[in-house]
Amino acid sequence: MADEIKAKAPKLADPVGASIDTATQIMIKRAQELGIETVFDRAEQMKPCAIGIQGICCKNCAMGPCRLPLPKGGIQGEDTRKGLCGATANTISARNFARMVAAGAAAHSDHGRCVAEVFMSAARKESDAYKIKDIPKLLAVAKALDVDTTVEVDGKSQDRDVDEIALEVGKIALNEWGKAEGELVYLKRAPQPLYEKWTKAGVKPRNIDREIVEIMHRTHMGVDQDYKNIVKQCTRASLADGWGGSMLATDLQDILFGTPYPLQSEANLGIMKADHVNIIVHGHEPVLSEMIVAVSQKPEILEYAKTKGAKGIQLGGICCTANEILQRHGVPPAGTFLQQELAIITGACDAMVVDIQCIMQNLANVAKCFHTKLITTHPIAKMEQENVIHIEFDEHHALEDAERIVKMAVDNFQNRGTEVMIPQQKATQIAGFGVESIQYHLGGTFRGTYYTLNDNIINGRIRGVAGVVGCNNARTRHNEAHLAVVKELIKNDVLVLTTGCNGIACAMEGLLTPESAGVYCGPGLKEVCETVGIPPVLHLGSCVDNSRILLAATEVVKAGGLGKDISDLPAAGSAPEWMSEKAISIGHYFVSSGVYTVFGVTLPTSGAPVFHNYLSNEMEMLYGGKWDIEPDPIKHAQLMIAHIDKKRKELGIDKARERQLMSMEDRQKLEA
Ligand code: XCC
Ligand code: SF4
Repeated sequence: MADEIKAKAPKLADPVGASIDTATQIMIKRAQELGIETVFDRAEQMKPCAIGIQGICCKNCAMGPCRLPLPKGGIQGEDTRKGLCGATANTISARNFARMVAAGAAAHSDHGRCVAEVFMSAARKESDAYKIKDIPKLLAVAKALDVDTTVEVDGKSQDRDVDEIALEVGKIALNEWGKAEGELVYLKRAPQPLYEKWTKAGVKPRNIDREIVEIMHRTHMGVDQDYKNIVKQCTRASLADGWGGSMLATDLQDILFGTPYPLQSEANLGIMKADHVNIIVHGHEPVLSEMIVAVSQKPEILEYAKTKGAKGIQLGGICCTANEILQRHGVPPAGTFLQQELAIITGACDAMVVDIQCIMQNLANVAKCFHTKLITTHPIAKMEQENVIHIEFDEHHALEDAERIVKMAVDNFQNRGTEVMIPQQKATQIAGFGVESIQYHLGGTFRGTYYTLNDNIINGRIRGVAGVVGCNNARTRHNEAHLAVVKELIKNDVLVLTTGCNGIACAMEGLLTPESAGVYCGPGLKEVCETVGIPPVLHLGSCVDNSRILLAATEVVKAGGLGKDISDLPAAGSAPEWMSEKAISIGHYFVSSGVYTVFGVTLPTSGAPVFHNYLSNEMEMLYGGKWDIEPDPIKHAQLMIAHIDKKRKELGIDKARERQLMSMEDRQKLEA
């Protein structure tokens, strides 16, 4: 009997059922032929825990785990479910949710801290690899951080020395993680009414680290046992992420590496080249990958690659490291989160270089089946498998580290087996948008504000704006919901801002091109995209760059005509295929900044309906935003559109859109 069970082959994923992307389907099949297991197969073999998925399993002390599943028919009468200590389902679910916010905010913010440290060494001129590259951005950030950009000399105002400004910016920025007094400086960048809502609710973050620590304390056994009070701390910590750690990461990266500007690139596994050395960078921090980009373009390295029989070096990315170097250098993403194993299974990946976050440990097992060198680079992110190489990156010898890595990849080119198989699929994309470039493309005649964008929202050509972001999740068909949600939105004249893996998914589908407007958009959005020459989906970058969406929304408020706060805007947020704790932190700071935010897949709140109701209804009274969950992508998009229409009505601009969409003939009749 036991032998019989052993002999049964594990269930494998159906490639077409697992992904809507052809390249991914081909590679899942390829992996199965080679007998290599991927995340898609494991999703078939292991079902998610039916209790954990409801968010009501508590293991915060050794008297548990205490599990409080919702009874099949729901709660009839009083909810008497309790853990050993008496913790209710609301408390348990809120505590678990809060710990996800803490982990997500920590991930983004610790990334930001690393960038701030590199920034300091650049400002101190300790490294020749990193320099203050974008001076206009430095001056803008200095202003936001209350750093003087001019000095008085003999009663006259003069420009202050750039190095001096950079040093002070670096110091003030780093201080945001642990200052003893006050509140986060960037909170003041939000629209005034939002800032006042935060003040009134008592949720202004004091410093970034403290709010995360406080979540861990409050959710320790026997501390905070009021879900509303726990959510309050979720708000503080998530704001410390969105308007703190993430925003600082974005700003300091822009100063060091350049503010993104629209550029052309490609996306999907087909960017890899059989006759080139392929290096895939994966993770989230651009500090090392920037150096790899620089090194891999050096003539002497390219010459070296030729001596090894390669035609050149092809860089590609996975996840948000991909997005970072895409935005600034046009390096093409090889795929989203769920395609990381597949990039190695091509047999053509000579090195995969990983930093932090979203890196599957199974990469090491997959790499074992090929010649691929899997290189970890961050002191806080190592792997236990013995085939993984650790080259610890240090900003003080950044170029040397990058050179060592690139050389290792080049040397490895000759070790490839015969089993190379790169799917041909790839799509063209225009990426590299940001607050500044939207201002340029959709600005007024004098290119200063968001006037044209606002004008087109008011006149109804653009119905509203949606931020669609986030991960893939192996519990749902790869990229299906991402693309269905985005297509439904643009079909209904909603302009989409994208980041993270949604951005890569849209790129793979060809949605990030101006031409896609003619294919997928409603008439209003199509007209705007064609006139201005932009795609209907604007790629704003990585996960930390969701902060760009907050600032873009603030610019829209400032440009006028669409209310006084972010919550007044005809706008909504979405993460159709989320999986990471960072997504929960992002969702919560969107909601706490006034955005109606819909998640796909599932939310770990379903086992605590009262707590869920607090997030999805009552929170709106505090900040104007609220959570929602809808796994069906079309309904998901329709919920967002309904919210956008509600806001248009409240602003009194619903009629303008009706007129806009009428034919000229009907309009003339109306006017006559
Ligand atoms: Fe990771 Fe940022 Fe999610 Fe993609 S989207 S799976 S977090 S890489 Ni931000
Ligand atoms: Fe159970 Fe309470 Fe301990 Fe959680 S904290 S495991 S609910 S006894």
